[in-house]
Amino acid sequence: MRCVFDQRQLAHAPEVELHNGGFVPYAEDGGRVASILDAIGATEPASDHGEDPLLAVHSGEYLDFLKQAYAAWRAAGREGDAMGYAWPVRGRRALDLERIDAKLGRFSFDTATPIAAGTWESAYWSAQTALTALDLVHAGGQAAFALCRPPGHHAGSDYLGGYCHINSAAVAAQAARTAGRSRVAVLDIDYHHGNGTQDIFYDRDDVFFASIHADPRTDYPFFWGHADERGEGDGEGATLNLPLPRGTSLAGYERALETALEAISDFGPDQLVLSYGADTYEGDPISQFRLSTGDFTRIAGRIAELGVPTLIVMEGGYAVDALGANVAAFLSGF
Ligand code: OKP
Ligand code: ZN
Repeated sequence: MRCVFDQRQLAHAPEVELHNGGFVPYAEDGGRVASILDAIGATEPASDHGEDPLLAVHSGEYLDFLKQAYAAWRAAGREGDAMGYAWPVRGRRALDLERIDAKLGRFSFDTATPIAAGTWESAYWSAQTALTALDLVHAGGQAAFALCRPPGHHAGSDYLGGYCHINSAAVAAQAARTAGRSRVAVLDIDYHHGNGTQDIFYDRDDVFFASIHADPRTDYPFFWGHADERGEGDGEGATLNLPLPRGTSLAGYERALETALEAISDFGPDQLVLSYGADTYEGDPISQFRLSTGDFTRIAGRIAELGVPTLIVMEGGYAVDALGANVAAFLSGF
């Protein structure tokens, strides 16, 4: 399978994230990419599709914030990476906010996602990586792999969070629509619910979103991904959430996968975007499912049986030593 990776995605290198009341080493680090590159062989670089495809899912105000946040943070005399400390709870109406701290709260939802010197560059090229791999699918490949980093599925139209800044899977899904695909399905199989992707397409009937993830009653991102979230307006019924308990292994996972694949099949997509997280692995340090390396091959094979052209976008996966093998096992299943 053709794989796209761009070095500029490594510029983003925060040192720490705030978790459980203290600063801990940033889990989404460059070692993840090194492990995957070691295992998957040759990759091709991303080509530049410009900002328009990003603006099709993110607000201009948000992208402007993302571009200048680190410089504004430094200009305010701060050390380290930019991170907010106050958030609006009920709605985020348009306000003329001045201080970087206010903007960080306005455009984010957690403390896991600092903005460092290289964040804009890497997030931009992460989206370009997905767009380039989408081109490969449209050029006739049945599937292509976008080694995206930072991940994207927690980022909404105007907020970052969960190590995500620009939602590469959503950018690619929308780009597929713009390129003439009439019905796009996004299947998110990261351990964590893809709240950003869900939010972006929540009221639309042309992009189906299905997610299999840890029950948000016990796991991040807590406030999204509950089974009763089914879309709204035109999008009513075009969102499917399949939360699973901690400790889920292949048998339980496959039952949810069959449900998701049947719904996707009923939707009848001409493009599939797969948000793939390897953090469902039994050895993942921040997650609690029990899938093995071999299980990934099986799961991929089942998804491939849909027979829909598929863009695979890398999301999470933090067991760095096993990550490359897990990704390679998954790709081999296609
Ligand atoms: C991103 B993706 C652990 C903190 C966990 C953030 C989780 C983000 C997951 N140090 N909080 O979906 O893999
Ligand atoms: Zn995850």
